[in-house]
Amino acid sequence: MPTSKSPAPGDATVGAGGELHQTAAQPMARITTNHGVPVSDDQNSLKAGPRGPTLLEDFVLREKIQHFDHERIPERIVHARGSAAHGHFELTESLAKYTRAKILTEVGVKTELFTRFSTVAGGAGSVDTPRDVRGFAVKFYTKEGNWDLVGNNIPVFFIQDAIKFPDLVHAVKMEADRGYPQAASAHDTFWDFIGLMPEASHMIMWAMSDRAIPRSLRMMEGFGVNTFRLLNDQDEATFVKFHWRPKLGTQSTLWDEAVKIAGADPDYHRRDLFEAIDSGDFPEWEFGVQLLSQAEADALPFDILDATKLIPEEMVPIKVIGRMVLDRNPDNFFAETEQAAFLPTNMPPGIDVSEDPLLQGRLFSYQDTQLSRLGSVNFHQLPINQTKGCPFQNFQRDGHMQTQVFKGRANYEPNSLAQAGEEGGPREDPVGGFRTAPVAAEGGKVRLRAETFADHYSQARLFYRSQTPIEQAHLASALVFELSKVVLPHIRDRVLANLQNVDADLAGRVAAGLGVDLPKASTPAMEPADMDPSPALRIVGKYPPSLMGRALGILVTDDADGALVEAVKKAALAQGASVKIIAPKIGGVTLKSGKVLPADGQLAGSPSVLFDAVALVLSEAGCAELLGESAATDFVAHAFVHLKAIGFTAEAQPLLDKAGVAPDAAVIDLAKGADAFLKPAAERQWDREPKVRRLP
Ligand code: HDE
Repeated sequence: MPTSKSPAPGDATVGAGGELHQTAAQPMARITTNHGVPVSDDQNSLKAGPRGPTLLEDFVLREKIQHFDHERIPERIVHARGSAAHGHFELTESLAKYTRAKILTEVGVKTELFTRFSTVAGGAGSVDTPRDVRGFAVKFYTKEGNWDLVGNNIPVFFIQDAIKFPDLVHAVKMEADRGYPQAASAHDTFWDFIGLMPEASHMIMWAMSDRAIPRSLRMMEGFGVNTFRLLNDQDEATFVKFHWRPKLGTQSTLWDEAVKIAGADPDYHRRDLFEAIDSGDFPEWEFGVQLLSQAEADALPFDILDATKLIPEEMVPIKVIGRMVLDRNPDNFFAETEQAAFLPTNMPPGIDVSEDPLLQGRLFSYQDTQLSRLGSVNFHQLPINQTKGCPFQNFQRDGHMQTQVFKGRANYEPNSLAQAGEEGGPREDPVGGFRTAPVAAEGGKVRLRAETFADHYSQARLFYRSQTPIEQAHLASALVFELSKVVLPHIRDRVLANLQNVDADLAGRVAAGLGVDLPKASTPAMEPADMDPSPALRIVGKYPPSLMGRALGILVTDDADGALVEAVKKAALAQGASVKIIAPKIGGVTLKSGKVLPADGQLAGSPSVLFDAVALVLSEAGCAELLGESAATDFVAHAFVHLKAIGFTAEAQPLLDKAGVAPDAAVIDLAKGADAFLKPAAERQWDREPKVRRLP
């Protein structure tokens, strides 16, 4: 009867140093059970004989499998797919006149933070680049408790009252019977809801704009969306809107590009953020506020409590008061990014909410959702959610997964145990503690929408009319795409009827793009007003062109000019771009000099959608080979139609011709020098668009 242990599968590959096992010669940390018992064999379960059944007494096996079975927790209902990083906030200008919150008054102090970006509609395993709003949630670990600014990359929202949020989310998510589409608003139920909710018109303009297909998480603006209050020492309140402005500027993909990126790299944004931080290229944002007194708010032509409205920067300027730098990737995705619990109710003393009915609903929802997602009232004790530098202390006790070991008898308040020399516990702090703005509340209990919320179209119109012609065309094109996926004609008609209240030209373009008749305009609850255009609402032309944060792909073949590759790469890196060498084979190429140049990516797996500009450094023979390779023609053709600068060597001309590249100012012969190519590489070639795409 065999008594010896069967060989472990790993044994065959154990190196001379025996690195798979704990040995006296090479001690390694040893595997234990969760209760600390050292494990002798992590390869074989305990059996009655080598070919016999597994024994129930194998607690090592049972514990491991059982833990694995419970590895998943419910994903977030919305914003399930996200990527995050650690960093810090530094205040550059004090708001002491308006608030007593130390984070907004102590200039120069650095506060640790954790920021999570997300898509909204898709599940945790969906792709990074659908047309969608992006979440922009920041947890500041302030000295006076955590402050969670849970915002989006769009400053307004679809609905005015929290009671409609479940309907909105049901409508946009996969349709209830068929379970599709995933992470896409282009379907009947979403547009049905939108058509019936004219208050969404403004948000729809943003969601159909290029802001909803960002180039990088590092290139998004962020907004607190809801109106908040700041409270000073005298409890005087000032309304505030919060803004994040990316140092790299707001940049977007093109729709066709975003669709192709989804296949080429489903983790496009997650990878971009992780790799940038990993390489020391830390993303940065300016932090700004718009401040308004009650009287200034009252004078606005819309209600500051209505989250479908923004305050144009031209009306109330953004005061920049600080900056955020993200400089550390999470060590563990689950423990940090997944278990991070953001709560709009997390506010230090000196910051307060407004009566915005959307925000008011949020004040309940987030705490509640954490209970089902993280499963315990003690989720604040998870490391990522713990306060830093200011302990939490109160008389709340026990519950699932309690990690604190409280001492003594004082688990109630008031108590007088301190008089007997016992620990009495903490006490309230009327001066330093959180106080609510003592604003008057009056009126009967009603279920009503304020009349001041009735204007559903003026700001939608403002947004559309403030855009550049390129952005207007993209917006119209996005609406055509989305509505072309709507199957029930009456849904499409209703949206078109509403669009006419936004802008007749827009509605006409969309109807023409769909090839349908424009229905009669719907009757708005309130006639829209024409506002002065707000250039700040554009993306195109708002930030200066730059290579910072952009990616350059250099396609090379055997016998290519290595000195030229090096020159382009060096100049691009010096201007802040990242550079990848793409070759027909991942093993790289042998340059003219005989030197081997390793590749960062293989051609078929590294399409040009992953880059902001491409250079083709080819030899004559190498180019001839590529003419028979569709991945090569696609590489060039897509770079061209996605409005990217293309640098090329003379030998690459046949490939340019085959890909249908027409010469223009951004198709540059590299013989003119690296800089001649890198200048247009710093921006998208909008002039080319009318030549390559029919926009409505
Ligand atoms: Fe959220 N939202 N939301 N939301 N939201 C959640 O909380 C909710 C709204 C936002 O990276 C949930 O932890 C209601 C506006 C972000 O973890 C949930 C309403 C804005 C994130 C929830 C809104 C946001 C969430 C789901 C209408 C922009 C992700 C999981 C009243 C200002 C945070 C969770 C992260 C997440 C509820 C509207 C931003 C269900 C009821 C407006 C960035 O509690």
